[in-house]
Amino acid sequence: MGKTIIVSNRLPLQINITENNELEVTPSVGGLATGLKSFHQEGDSIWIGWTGIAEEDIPDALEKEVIQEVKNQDCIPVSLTSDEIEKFYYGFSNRTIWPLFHYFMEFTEFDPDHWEAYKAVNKKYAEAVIERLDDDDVVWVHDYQLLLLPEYIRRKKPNVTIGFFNHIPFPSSEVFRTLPWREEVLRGMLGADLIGFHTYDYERHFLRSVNRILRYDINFNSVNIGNRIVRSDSFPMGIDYKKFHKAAKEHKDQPRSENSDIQKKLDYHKYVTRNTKLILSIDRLDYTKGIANRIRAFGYFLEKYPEYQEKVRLIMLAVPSRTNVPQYQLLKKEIDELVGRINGKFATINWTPIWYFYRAMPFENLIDLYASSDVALITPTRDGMNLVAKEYIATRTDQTGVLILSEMAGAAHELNEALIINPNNFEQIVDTMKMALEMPEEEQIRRNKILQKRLKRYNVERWASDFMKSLRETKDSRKAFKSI
Ligand code: GDG
Repeated sequence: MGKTIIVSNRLPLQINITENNELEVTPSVGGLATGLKSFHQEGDSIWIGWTGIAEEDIPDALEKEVIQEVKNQDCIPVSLTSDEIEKFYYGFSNRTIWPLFHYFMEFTEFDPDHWEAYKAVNKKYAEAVIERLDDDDVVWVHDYQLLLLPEYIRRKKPNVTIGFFNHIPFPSSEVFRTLPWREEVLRGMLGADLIGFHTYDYERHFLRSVNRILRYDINFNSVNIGNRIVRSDSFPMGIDYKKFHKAAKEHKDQPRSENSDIQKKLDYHKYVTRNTKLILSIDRLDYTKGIANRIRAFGYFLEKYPEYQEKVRLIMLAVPSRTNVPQYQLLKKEIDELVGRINGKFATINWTPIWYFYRAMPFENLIDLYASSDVALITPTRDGMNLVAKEYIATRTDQTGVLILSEMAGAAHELNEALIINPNNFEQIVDTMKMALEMPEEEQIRRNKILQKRLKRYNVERWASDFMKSLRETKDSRKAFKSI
């Protein structure tokens, strides 16, 4: 067995050029990067992807340094021009596929120019892979920006082993079939030997689309496309449980003296307003995450249960994301206004109902937040999995804490002991918040014990190794099929 080539739109690192023309390398934030990093660091693999900076923005003098920095982390950069970033990334990926696959049809644009750029950039990634590909290597392609890549690689290398994992939902065939380029997209994915999804539902939606649109026969979870059999399966992605649990233990044993904003706030909370409970909300600022409705629900909670005024606080971290896309700019404005309105309406001299941070935080601060919060409120309207929910549970070292989770997140299929809500049902959300704040400690511990056991066992390592094992089996059965 050769090496594994991981391919994703972004590398797990982000390159920036500072005002002084110096190179700055920071880790990428986001589900895919956090999840796959541990798999990448442990095995014999290289990672191909974009560095997060446009080709034109890298000064010639720093070009070699960028390549070296990336290489040091066993990564290979694919360079993208600003025009490609605009049309392929902000365009087709984030204004067509992302909203369509999350059922936001009103935000979905069908722009042929963006589609052309999407194909061209997928070809560019294919060339980068093929250049480094040895015969016994395995290619593992990730996510919705690279749906065509499996087929593009297969055309040049018919016998290579390719796996594809979709990190976002796959929508119902009724929604998917509205895409003008639906056949090409499905054929692109079917270039893989194994196609993985977070849940069984997404897998069924995909297979139904293949059957309805391409008319291929489906046999349980296999698609017979003539000369090849392609398999699909569900692999719910886990987290690096040990890393989160250990970091939270360290946080508990030695609270850091470092005075970050968040630490100051948490210290204030702990020593000055110790009877006030903390409800946590963490996401990339994205319309799929249901952030605006969450804030509205919190305002309604304070109205419906006024005895909780001054007794509870929402601490909200929204990480800037896709800031070039108009819907994200509008959402940012809406959230700013909602936070202002609720704080303006309910705040007292001693109490601000919502603490709101619009930025990415270092890992240690994320742990501070998880470990200090009594309740995590996660209410996406659609979410492939949602790793934040799992990370919150992993950091509860004394097993207290309550997770409120939307049934629209893939994670809800696994985390049955959480309090599961419908993100559109305000009455249910606020009553569940009350229930969470009043839940006896023994009950919290009983639920979290089960959740922790499950997350510890089915961690990200296990997710990756299950996928890889299944990919090899698919390939072996294909060889057997050929030799009959
Ligand atoms: C996509 C799918 C699917 C967040 N803020 C900070 C920070 N994070 C980290 C969290 C977590 C990750 O980002 C977010 O992961 P999610 O899974 O919640 O969401 P997406 O980014 O939308 O990910 C999603 C995922 O892919 C994996 O398949 O679950 O459904 O949409 O790991 O910890 N990390 C740091 N600072 C922050 O401020 N360091």
